[in-house]
Amino acid sequence: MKPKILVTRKLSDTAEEKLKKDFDVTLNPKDEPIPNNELIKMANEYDGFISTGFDKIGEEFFKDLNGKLKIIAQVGVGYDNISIKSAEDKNIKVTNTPNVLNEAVAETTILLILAASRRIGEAYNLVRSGTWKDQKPDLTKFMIGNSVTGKTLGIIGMGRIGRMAAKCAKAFGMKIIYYNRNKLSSDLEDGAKYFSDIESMMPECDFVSIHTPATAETKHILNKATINLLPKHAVVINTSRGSTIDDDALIEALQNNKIYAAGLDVFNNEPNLDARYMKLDNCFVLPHVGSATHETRLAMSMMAVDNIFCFFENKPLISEVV
Ligand code: 8YV
Repeated sequence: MKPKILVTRKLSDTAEEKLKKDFDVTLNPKDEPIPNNELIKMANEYDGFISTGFDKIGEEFFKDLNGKLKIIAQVGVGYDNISIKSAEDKNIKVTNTPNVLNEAVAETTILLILAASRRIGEAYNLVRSGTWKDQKPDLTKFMIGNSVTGKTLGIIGMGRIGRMAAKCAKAFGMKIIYYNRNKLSSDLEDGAKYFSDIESMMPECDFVSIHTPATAETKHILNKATINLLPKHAVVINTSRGSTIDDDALIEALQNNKIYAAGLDVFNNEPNLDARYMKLDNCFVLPHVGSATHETRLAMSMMAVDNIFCFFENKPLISEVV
């Protein structure tokens, strides 16, 4: 009998076709979110899940498992929606999709850097609202932003995505500094300057961009105290997870022009982000689209499917979390 696999959300067609060849697959062609209680019930009917960051696979999910579920292959590099400890306790493998999204997320980081510093949200809204013609094109005031070229970018979390963002930023002549748990080898640093504590890096940043996973350690890594250390012209960028930012602190800083701007792709309580962000001209917001390219989503889907193949063929997993 073929192992039964549940694919919780619509994947790229090629990945679904590949999976169907060897497995008894339940797809979600309409991409309807599966309610949490349904997902928990389904867990005992399948040998494997292909999950996304939208599925809640916390402690509750694992509580009454009967041993059938053996692998959860997440389509995403982040897996903060999954209780890794519970999976480990129940001897369930978890895989993710690192590397294949580095470029797409780095592109989004650059997009946010440019959009936030060059006031692209305001400029775009002005044209779309039909009120450009009513503006006085004042040479020193009209949509004047801050240049990016030659500025200093502070990276919090110099992992694979952080390093790719640094590489792209260098095309703008940006100087790279970083805060990380450990100093990297000079090869990986590639000229970036290391700070062993975030407090001493903050005052040096023209831009600061977060690239850490969501953990207890990184929760509110940008908070009132760290944000207060940024220069008044600083721009905050986030493509990691909303939990890394204390919303009250960032919103207060943006409202009172304690920093220049923010460019955010991720939020606490997505998609119900704090409504105050949407009222701020100096905050450029995106709906968590960091990895949203055809090429990247296909690569992510394929990697999750390939992890499923490896597991059931008793081969080493491509990207094992536990
Ligand atoms: C995904 C992401 O779109 O990979 C991640 O961790 O945040 C995004 O690329 C999202 O998690 C859906 O699985």
